[in-house]
Amino acid sequence: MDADAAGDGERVSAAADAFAPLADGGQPGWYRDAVVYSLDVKTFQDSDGDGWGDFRGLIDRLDYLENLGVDCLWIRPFYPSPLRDNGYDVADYRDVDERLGSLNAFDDLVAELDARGMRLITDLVLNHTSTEHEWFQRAREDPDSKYHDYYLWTSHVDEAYHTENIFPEFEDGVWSYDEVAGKHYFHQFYGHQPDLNVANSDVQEELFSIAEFWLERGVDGFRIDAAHPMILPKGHNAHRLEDPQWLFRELKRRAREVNDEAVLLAEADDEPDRLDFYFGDGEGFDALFNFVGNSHVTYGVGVGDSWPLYRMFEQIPDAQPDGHVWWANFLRNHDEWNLLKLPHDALEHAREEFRKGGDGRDSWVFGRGHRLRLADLYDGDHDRIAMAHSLLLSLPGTPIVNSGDEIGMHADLDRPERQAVRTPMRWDGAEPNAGFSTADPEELVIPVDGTGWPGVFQADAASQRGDPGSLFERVASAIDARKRCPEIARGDCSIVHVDSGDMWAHRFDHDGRVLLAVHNLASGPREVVAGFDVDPADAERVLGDADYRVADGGVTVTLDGCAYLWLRGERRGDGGR
Ligand code: TEU
Repeated sequence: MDADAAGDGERVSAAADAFAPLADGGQPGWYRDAVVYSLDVKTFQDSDGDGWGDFRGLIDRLDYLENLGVDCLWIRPFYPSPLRDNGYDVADYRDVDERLGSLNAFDDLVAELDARGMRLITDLVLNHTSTEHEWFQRAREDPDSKYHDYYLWTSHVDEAYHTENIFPEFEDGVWSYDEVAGKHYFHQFYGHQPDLNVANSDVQEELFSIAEFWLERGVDGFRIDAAHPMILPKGHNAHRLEDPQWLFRELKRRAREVNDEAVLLAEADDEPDRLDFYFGDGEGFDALFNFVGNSHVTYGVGVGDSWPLYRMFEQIPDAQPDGHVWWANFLRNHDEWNLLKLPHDALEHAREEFRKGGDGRDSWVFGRGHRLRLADLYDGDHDRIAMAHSLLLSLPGTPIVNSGDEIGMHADLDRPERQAVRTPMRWDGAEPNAGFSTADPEELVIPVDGTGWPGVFQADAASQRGDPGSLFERVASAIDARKRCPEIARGDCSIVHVDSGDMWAHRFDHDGRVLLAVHNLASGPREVVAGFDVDPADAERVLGDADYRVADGGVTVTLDGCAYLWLRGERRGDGGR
């Protein structure tokens, strides 16, 4: 991205224009305007008192989500599973775990979302299954069955390809011995998650038809889990797919045949210079999770410094309003806050600066990140969390709000591993189990955390809704602002230089109009001057309550600590800034 470059509101759309409507009035680019909310059905709302969140409970809480303003849900795996990796260990791709509901309840969710004009994205775990999946059971029992070749085996583990396991604290490597097969099988994740042999055309066909199954049930797209490990070398001979992009292209082609608005969001945490690959020139993934952005933005806001934001924009290809590059931005997700994309010094700094724990508990895991929520990273400072969300919602790409972060929920380090950041939603602190479930606390899928950190309080939704100064309402206002600013998805983004390392400003130019967003990353008040070539009389406040004065092609903004301001207006004819 050009720092301070003049925008070009009249850009002509390229052939790949994601916003060009379909003949039937549909909109394949809908995901670019969407605000996504990521949640886990089993920890969101229990409707029947068994201690497990379920689809009915989620349906009962849709008013809350509509009120927040999100219009697309990404739900994490809900398939039958032994739940040894929170459901990313799938035992059956075509069903719903009975503790969470049924296919009928799933269909009801789709219908309810449709009625509200909301979309649904589900998680597809295509890199591996659970060892409890029928394919693996048949594979291990019969080396002659076609299922044997669904996985990757070796009888000579000493001579086999070895690489790092993704969970180094728990797994010695990528091969585990299976007693029944009498051989070792390959797994990049936990030992109970054997990698699928994605080079096998029978496996490919299974995966495509699973996608079709869910699209036919009405989902709008998928988060493709572990898209990077999927195409890494696998098995005894470190086999690589001849044309890895074909897999993504074909998945998209098959998906679009069922639903021509279907989107594929890839979780591809690859090196920055390899990210463009996953878009396949517009024929591959529609958007990639912005892991570079996640580490840099969350860190930059946490330390009150803008250099990580500059660095993020330098590292990744620019989002293209009329091209194939698009980002799914997030501040935190349901895994550890992965810092591997930060420069070494910053990673070391972040490891110590944000570390929490004591009494044998430690937030640092897998040698790469903190199992902490946003509220822990920012010491429960709701002003900073609100500002981070304003920034998230104003960045080029599709914003993803992580369930619970909109009310400032804290992690529970008494829980093992990443469960710390996956405790049930806290609806109302005055109710048993904070309103998540009426079950005996012993029966809960994951205990509700009621403690929070010393000196900070554990938040709930009830005490915030309707209070304009609350975190929930401020996040909702930022979502509303995003919805009123289509130029974020359609405009050309550029960084606006400001004379202060703890301030950040960027703008979008679209259709002759300018949207400027200024964020004060510091805890104390700041005044900045930023280029803003809009007539003073025409400047419109979109979000934030900071004072500003527009004059002479610039705007002077006075912001309290952690304050933000979005301003827009028609660009002046002289183009001066
Ligand atoms: O994570 C997959 C994944 O590749 C990364 O999160 C990885 O841990 C990190 O980037 C290492 O660089 C997904 C899910 O989000 C996670 O919860 C699952 O455990 C994992 O897949 C296995 O399915």
